[in-house]
Amino acid sequence: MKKIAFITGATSGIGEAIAKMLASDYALIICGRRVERLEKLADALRAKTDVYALTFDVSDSKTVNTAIDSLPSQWQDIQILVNNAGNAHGRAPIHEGDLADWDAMIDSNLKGLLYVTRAITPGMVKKKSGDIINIGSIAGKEVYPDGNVYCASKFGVDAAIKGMRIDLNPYGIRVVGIHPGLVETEFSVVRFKGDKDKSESVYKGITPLYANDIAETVKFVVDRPPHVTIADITIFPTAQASSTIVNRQL
Ligand code: NDP
Ligand code: 8X3
Repeated sequence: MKKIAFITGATSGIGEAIAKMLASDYALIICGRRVERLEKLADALRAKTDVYALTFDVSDSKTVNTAIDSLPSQWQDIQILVNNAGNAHGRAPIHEGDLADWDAMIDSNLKGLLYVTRAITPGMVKKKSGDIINIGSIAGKEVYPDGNVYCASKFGVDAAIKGMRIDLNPYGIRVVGIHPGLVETEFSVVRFKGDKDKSESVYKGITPLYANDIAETVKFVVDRPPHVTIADITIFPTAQASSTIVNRQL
């Protein structure tokens, strides 16, 4: 079997595009909560590579460990971990924030990434090899109005990435942070709880990034020779200059 890449959040958007992009060179463990979507993607990708579909919620540490422990022995030697699962839930000023939304963001985006990393890194440390590609966000570099807790979760992710790079340095493990701006996926549909007008308005008047742009970046990063670590990339659509400055040709 080829080397193994483990991708969280593969049921849509950026994670799905990364799975498709890496399928030519890697065997894939694809993860997400929506079983039907995961199975459909697995079936499609099996034309290209070996695929193992693993359904679990990253925010539940027990489920994360049970799922990863359940991997058959031939699927346990993971070379690449792509920490991508996550979402924004709501967008509101701090005094109006919904606590369930806050929990979902901290628990999935930050704690979930940590749980998965904790479960997979001992194997990488043991063999002194591995790549950990983390999908952060520009929201982890700059705070924007009403983005408070989503931004906090992604600032936490940025700190976790830097911390793991230091801790895993003695073992030759490459740790990468990729921080996108506006990417048109299901992200805004989830954030605005299915409100089509609100979610479409996020990308109105611009050519946004597409999931494939991020997948190509992941491919570039993992294809570097072993002595090269691309530590940190911020990637914007050309129309975007910062979290809050977007040139909309309306
Ligand atoms: P999508 O909504 O299209 O995809 C999100 C993915 O994350 C889905 O596969 C979803 O799977 C998975 N996911 C979410 N919560 C959980 C959970 N608790 N347990 C397991 N899986 C979960 O959005 P994107 O593809 O855009 O988002 C992917 C990553 O990129 C996120 O971390 C996001 O913060 C980040 N990002 C996105 C940007 C954008 O503008 N789109 C910009 C910057 C960063 P399922 O629901 O099946 O579990
Ligand atoms: C997603 C990008 O700007 O909506 O992380 O927070 S943004």
